[in-house]
Amino acid sequence: MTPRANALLTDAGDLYYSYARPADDASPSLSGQNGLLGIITFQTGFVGEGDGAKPEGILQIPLSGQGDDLWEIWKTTQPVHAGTFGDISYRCSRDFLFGSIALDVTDPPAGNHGLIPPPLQNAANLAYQQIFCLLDRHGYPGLLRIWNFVPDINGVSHGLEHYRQFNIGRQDAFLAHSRLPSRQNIPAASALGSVDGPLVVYFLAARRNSVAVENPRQISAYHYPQEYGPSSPTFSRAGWVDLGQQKILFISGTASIIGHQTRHGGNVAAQTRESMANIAAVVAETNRVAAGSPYDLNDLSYKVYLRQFTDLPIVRAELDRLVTPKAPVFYLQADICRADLLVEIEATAG
Ligand code: 3EB
Repeated sequence: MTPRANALLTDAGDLYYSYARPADDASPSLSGQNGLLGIITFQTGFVGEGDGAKPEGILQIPLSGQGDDLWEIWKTTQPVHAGTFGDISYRCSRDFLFGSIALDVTDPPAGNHGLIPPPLQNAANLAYQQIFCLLDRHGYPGLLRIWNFVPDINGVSHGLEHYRQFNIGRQDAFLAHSRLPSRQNIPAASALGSVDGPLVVYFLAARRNSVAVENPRQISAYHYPQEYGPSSPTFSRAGWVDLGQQKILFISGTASIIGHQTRHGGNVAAQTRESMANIAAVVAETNRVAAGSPYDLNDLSYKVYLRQFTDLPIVRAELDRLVTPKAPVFYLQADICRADLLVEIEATAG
């Protein structure tokens, strides 16, 4: 997290992430901090009471609140300034932009008679269109990593599961901005369910694009067949970016899917092992396509999303067998995009 003393003369500024437990540290705040791009928390308990008051500028994701009390912090070595664009709040340096957007997804009071898209599909489309407009306008074409929080993700309205509605709106925005079919334009991503409230999306972008990495054990998500919904999900399995001295690997949310099919329905231990086997395959594929020193599972920081938080001891036991105790691993409760998935694991190496 502390900028390395020898980080001189990189052609891009460096990008740092850290995961902190608020109890360890004074609460961070975006006000007056040079180099801070974004801070995200997954807890629900601020609502302005005394010490619990939410520090300025922190993005709060509406999850159930079960799980690790965690600040996710993105920093760079160069000065940062803040701005807004449409519904997006962002902070950017010369080389990086961190942004977030929250859009309402409630039906209009008069009801929707099928003449306009369902609110969530519409919100997904608007969110991604605004993001692409901002990135094009300000010259950060490389969408490195994006996180999607879809309210009631497995719920059904307007005859379609919310995740599937989200996928239609998202893919339409990629098409409208000519970001398909080139796989170089498809970002690493996570998609989780939030308890309620708006669609929330946060993202990191850069002056240069990342190299998209796929998983040989899985069909690319953007080629999933129609049985998973009218439009495929638009994300890559990982993105690797070379910033000069520094390289970053963003591994997308990864689940127990082989080919396009869910494996080990109902068995959270087996789903965890399969998800980690998929991450290992993505790491091996990254080592094959990206120049630089090879990664292994012990180099990564992990965020693990559990559908049922009572599964924590089982999932932790599996992770503990596969990854060094030195690797940061954080656990959060969230619904997963397919109803039969019990766990999704994302990872980052910087
Ligand atoms: C999967 O592999 C599991 O729709 O952006 C993982 C990461 C998943 C990102 C997304 C979905 C997304 O299909 C789900």
